[in-house]
Amino acid sequence: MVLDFTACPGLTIYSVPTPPQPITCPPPTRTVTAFAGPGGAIFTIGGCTLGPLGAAPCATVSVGGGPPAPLRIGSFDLNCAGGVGAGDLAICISDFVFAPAEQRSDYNRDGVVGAGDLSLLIAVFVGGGSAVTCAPRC
Ligand SMILES: [Ca+2]
Repeated sequence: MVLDFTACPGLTIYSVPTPPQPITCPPPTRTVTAFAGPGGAIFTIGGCTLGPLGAAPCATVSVGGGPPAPLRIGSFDLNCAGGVGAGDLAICISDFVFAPAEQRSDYNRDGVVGAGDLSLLIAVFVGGGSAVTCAPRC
């Protein structure tokens, strides 16, 4: 499986910690290659966003050499500073009010920034799951 973030200029990816996966960053491509099992794959990609990513999916996913499929990208760290905190919550609320189709804050992938997305961000914020912003990778 290959995830291609080349068309997401506001997204910075840091690492793929769960499980470790290779990231390739030769310009102009930014891709992650992951290996899926028979039932699929679940993994976490570290990163953050600076600025909106837009309403249309900016990434693609290709499985087994097949054609790329569009993929919407969300990020809990919306200001690339200090991990997930109050500033990110303010940006998410702004998307909720002024840009409800913005993919960066649509964590439940239903196409709209809503109460469920705010709840997911608050859970990360309160849970302290992302207390720091990592050094840029690509
Ligand atoms: Ca949503």
